[in-house]
Amino acid sequence: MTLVKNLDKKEITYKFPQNFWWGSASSATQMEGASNIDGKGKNIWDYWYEQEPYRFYDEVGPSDTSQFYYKYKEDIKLMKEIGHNTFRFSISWSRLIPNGVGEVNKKAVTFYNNVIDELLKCGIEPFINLYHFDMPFELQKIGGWENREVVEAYIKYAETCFTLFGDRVKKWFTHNEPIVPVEGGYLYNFHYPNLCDFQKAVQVAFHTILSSAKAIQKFRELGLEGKIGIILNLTPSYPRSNHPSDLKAAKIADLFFNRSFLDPSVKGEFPKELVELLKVEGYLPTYEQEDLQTIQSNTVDILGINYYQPRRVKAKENIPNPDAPFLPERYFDYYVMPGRKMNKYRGWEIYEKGIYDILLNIKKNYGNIECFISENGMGVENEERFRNQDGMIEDDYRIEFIKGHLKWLHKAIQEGANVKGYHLWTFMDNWSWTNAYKNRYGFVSVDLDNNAKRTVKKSGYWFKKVVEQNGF
Ligand code: BGP
Repeated sequence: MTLVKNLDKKEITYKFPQNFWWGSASSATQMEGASNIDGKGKNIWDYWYEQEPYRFYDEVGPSDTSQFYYKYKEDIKLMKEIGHNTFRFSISWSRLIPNGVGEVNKKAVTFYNNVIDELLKCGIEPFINLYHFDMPFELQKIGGWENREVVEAYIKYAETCFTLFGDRVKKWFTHNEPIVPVEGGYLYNFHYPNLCDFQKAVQVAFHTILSSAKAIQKFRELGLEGKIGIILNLTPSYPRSNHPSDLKAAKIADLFFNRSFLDPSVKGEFPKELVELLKVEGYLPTYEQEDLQTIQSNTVDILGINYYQPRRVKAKENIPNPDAPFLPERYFDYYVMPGRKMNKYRGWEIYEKGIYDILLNIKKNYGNIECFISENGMGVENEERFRNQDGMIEDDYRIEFIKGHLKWLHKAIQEGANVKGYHLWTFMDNWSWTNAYKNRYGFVSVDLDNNAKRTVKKSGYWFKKVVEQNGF
């Protein structure tokens, strides 16, 4: 193919370590479809969409997302074709255990077994994540993560997964971006249950962290081979200036949005300054004394890092309304940096160096724990306008985006960061929660009007080359 030839590059400036993990990530609700057949129970997305379809872009819901449930063989073949050696996906809790607790759905077991076996057959290592924003609705009815019983239900679910699939899966993750359901569901109203309640948010966060530690404990008790970790979205906090008030604002934003999950996951303890702040504000969670011990003794083996955008902050300009619901923003304002580069479709700043800053921070302050970039990517609207005569989407902007980040990742490796791989978000265009199919992220396009037909984009072919050369 001429195009692929054009992408050929003799000189490789950025060479990556041997056995570097090249691949992509996705999640059950966003790619499987088949949301109400073969015994799957409802999760909060199925329920919320039924209640308020207008909250979703073009009123497209989670029922038919990308149809991986039916097309997994074709998809895995394409993954192999574009060079994947690893792929991360999540298990749908409500597919495997429709009520959240109790009976296991045999059809789901068959499906996940087939996916794992097919990946292995194609030489692609499966990385499995247990929870990606998708609380079974039956458990949300009793409060979801607010309720300690749900932590116990999650441990049983985790144990079920370890037992069923642990013979073949060697990389496990307890949660993906656990702060996002806290933000979306309990602070800013972009996930069900759409509350704005800081006390509940803190409880939900605490229970999620506890559930991660307990799942890690269970994994180790079972004596399974392999590694277990967590996937966190780290958003480096940059102050507007070196003014002490701006610096303080950035430090507090970092405590709330990064260190709240990073410190307990990697170091087994909560940042003292955060605990102090919550105490002063009167928002400590309820817990049992032994929980802290559990968290301390069960830290992660490996850290997945999702990086999309930085967080720029400045000192507050106005005194906050004391009657407004408490939010982290009581301590800082967002700062719009003049000249910043934007992905205007998603409204996120593109700042490639952020990936390097994160990795160096992990090296310096978190024992240089083994990590990988578990998500990074660019969602673009109306990619059809870039489809060429041969039917391929020419997404050069995505290639540039990935290159820009890989260069900084490469530099971090040169400086000793223990980073083992890079996964794009995502393999094929999938359903982006309330944004539904507005922005497309994939290496592979999905034609929703044409039985979800797959076509590899230019970035997919480019990636293949990068993997073959182990660099670019
Ligand atoms: C991450 C999530 C993914 C994915 C991605 C892109 O936060 O882990 O599930 O959706 O962001 O963001 P969005 O879909 O909101 O555009």
